[in-house]
Amino acid sequence: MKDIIEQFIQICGSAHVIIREEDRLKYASDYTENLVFMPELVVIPGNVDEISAVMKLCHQYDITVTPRGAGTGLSGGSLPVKGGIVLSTERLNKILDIDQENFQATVEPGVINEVFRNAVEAEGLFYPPDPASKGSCFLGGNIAHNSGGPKAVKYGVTRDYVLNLEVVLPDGTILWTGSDTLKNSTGYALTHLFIGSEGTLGIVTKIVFRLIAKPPHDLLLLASFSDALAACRTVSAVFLKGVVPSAVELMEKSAMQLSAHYLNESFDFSESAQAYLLIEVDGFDPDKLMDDCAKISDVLDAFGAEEVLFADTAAQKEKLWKIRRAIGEKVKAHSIYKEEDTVVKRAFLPELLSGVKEIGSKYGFESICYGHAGDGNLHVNIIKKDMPEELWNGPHLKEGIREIFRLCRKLGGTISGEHGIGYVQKEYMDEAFSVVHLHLMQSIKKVFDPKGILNPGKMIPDDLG
Ligand code: LAC
Ligand code: ZN
Repeated sequence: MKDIIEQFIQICGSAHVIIREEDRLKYASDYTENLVFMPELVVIPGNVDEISAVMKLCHQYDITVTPRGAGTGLSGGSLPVKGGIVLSTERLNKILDIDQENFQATVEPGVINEVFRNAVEAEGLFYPPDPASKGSCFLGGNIAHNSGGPKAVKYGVTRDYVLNLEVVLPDGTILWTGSDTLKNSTGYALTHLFIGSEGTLGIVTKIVFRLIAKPPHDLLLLASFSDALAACRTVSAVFLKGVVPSAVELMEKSAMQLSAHYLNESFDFSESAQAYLLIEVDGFDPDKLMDDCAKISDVLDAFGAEEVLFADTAAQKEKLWKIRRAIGEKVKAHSIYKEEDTVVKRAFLPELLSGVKEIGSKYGFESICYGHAGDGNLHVNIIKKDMPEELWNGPHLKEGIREIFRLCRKLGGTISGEHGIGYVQKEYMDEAFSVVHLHLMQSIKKVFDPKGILNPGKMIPDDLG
């Protein structure tokens, strides 16, 4: 091992090979529950050639490698569950090119989502995918999980903006997966195979994104409902009116309250409210946006919204978004939780929410729910609080989670909308796929990584039956 560490140091430099336990600790967890898996070593290469050299070495000596971006993941994808090294992409943090003429940009994977969106906005361009963690998550992690975010409802997810990827394969080979063109009908779509593959097939080292023009105007409103299911029913009615909002977020009152509380933001919660809808419209024509808001108001009235607050200033908009975006983090300040990233067909959202609550009563767990209602994507935070460890990780709660996933399937959905499978959801993959399907996935993994050294123990269940 000593000799191998020496070789990592030769490749990356001694400052970028982390040996001391207290320094490695930072790479032992992400945002998933309270899970901690200590890497034996952390290497932080500075460019694609160093990553390739690291992978060649690991391939030669059968060393397990877990790639890691910013560590904001919610399914444990970056946890070194099988030991070995963590390979951090944090030094690959450059925006290499913004090609205004072609509406494209080329970036490294360690660029923070918000840094990138601000840079392209300065050029009048727009990169829509905006996960709640946009202020800290890396674009490489967004690729790994095919991240969404509030704007996905109108603009689509990460996948819809990726044209081409440079990747390093587990044996160290450097490869471009596709072409920088807007159209491409040439062979298997390897680019799209890598998107959402959670660092199990290769390490993304460059990304070519397609961009769109930045819509200059937006309007935001917040509606309260005394009946959370009425809020859910409102969502598809808005679309049926012919409006496509740029965000339709549902928040149970408890979610919003915890977020506001831990952010120290004052907010006047109405006594009777059970849930809130945060709805944004954006575009190029202010009159059209006013018209959209009038249609949305009609729907809100028809579905019994209690109060509707229009955010008239930038500061008000910012405050509402801040409260919404911080929910995931702030619920954690209240209690450890298991995050179930449920997703169903949009019109079935009421059945999903009511079903989750019924399953919670049956299995004895409390849940705090919120999410991207316009996509039928509901984040279900199962709260641990004082639940004893043996119950928290025991078969009873797992059965309850299975029941939630079965409900998702019944409602035309699946088990993750945007957080991925990673470590914590892999045991439920049989709810989403047949054995044949899972074997196909395993075979694909073997083609790219025959030695099984890259992010092992993720996505595909341990026992396929
Ligand atoms: C959100 C993250 C948790 O929507 O996906 O807040
Ligand atoms: Zn989300």
